[in-house]
Amino acid sequence: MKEWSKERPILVAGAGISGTNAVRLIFETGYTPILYDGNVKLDQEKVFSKVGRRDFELVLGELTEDVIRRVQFCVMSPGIPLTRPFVLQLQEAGVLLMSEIALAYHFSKGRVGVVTGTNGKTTTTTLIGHIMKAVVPETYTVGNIGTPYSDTVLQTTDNSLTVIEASSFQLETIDEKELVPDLLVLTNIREDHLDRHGSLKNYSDIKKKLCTYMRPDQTVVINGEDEWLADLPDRTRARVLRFSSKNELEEGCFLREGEIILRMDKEEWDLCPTSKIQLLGMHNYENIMTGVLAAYALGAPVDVIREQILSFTAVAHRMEYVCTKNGVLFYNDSKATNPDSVVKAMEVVTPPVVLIAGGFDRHADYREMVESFRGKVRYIILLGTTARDIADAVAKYYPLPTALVSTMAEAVKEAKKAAVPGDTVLLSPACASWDMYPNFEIRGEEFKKLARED
Ligand code: UMA
Repeated sequence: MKEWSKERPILVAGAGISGTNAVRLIFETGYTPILYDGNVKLDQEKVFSKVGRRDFELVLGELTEDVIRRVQFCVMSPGIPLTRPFVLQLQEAGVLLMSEIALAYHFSKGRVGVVTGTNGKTTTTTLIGHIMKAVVPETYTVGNIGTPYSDTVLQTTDNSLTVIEASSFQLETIDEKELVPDLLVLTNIREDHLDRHGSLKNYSDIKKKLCTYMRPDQTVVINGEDEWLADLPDRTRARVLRFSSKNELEEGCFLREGEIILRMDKEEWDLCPTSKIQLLGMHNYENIMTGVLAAYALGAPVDVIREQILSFTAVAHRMEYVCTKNGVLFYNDSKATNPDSVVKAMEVVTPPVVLIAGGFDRHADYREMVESFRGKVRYIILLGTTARDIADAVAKYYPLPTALVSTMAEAVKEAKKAAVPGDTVLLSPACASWDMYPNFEIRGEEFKKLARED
């Protein structure tokens, strides 16, 4: 993109956490923002207070031709689909779209790692942060994980490390020439967000694109067993490191007889047995191996890596233990926003399970998920837009007693009624929360509160 102008305003679309932080960053770097949000009912005072000032144009509802003519480019919040009419209007007028992550990166100092893929992003980002903080005190974990990159970028220095969890929504509008990370991690590629990205191929290309301009002194970490990632070495000049939970590798990180092995640069380290890891399930051992390779590539000593993976514990809303009530265990897995995440939950949960699922409709296929319920789930409680579709899939692929409810309060009440001592009540929705909640955190918090109530 050509030089940024201090004369022409920068449009920011979306007044959520990304947009309001982008506006603050634009102010702090001497540029002029205009903030736009499609929601006419938005509480303007709240927006001003989130930005911390009110001396800027806030446009709600329709975006006018006048604004489109004045702005130099538009910073997009990730939740806005590119098919929105105002986005098409901007494109027709030749206004470039920029991801909020790319805006922040423009001002970034120090090293940058990007973690993307379908599942395991948040755990892996948190783990890389956990390991690297022991080596690089100025380590930031930002992005889809919750803290926008724009919020912390001006604190970065030449010595800092920023680990960005990037969703496909955030990558979609990035020009790969403009964000070349020192490290790129691709956890895996599974079906997700197809309502927005169309095909799996398109979705997977979005996830991979940042590797295009990476250099040989930079590193890409991939799941060596994922067929969607097999073409990675052909797409980049960066060093590609692999992990595998199935096979021993000539180089990389893998499992051998229950031990996590790191084999790199002609040396081999036996890091620890998986039984000592405080996270459960093969997918979590894969997350650990990803973090090990990422930290190794970023220069962490192997002793530190070993120490930090042993002290790492679970992330909130991801198979999070909530409480035990009358002999029934409650687990919150609100972050399971696609069917594949629920399959992963089934691998680690203690049966018999009373499952609460359902939410925003992304037209996912539930067959594999329902098949993973075999011998695990004994009762399913469904809510949200997808309740009926999931109930149909359950009836077809693994018939189970099923209840349809309309609120989380009803779901938890029904779960408490159905569960007997020794059961696990699990919220693992398979869907995003947006039909009923602003985000999965609020959904998880509500579930936890209701679970703890008598
Ligand atoms: N809006 C419009 N027009 C639209 C859609 C939305 O104007 O067509 C406005 C809304 O009125 C609202 C604002 O945009 O005021 C919301 O923006 P947003 O949806 O981009 O949400 P943010 O609050 O900025 O949060 C975003 C991410 N949200 C999404 O991608 C949907 C957060 O990821 C992320 O943590 C945050 O930026 C910081 O980087 C959440 C998420 O659910 C956790 N991510 C998805 C996932 O993990 O599956 C991708």
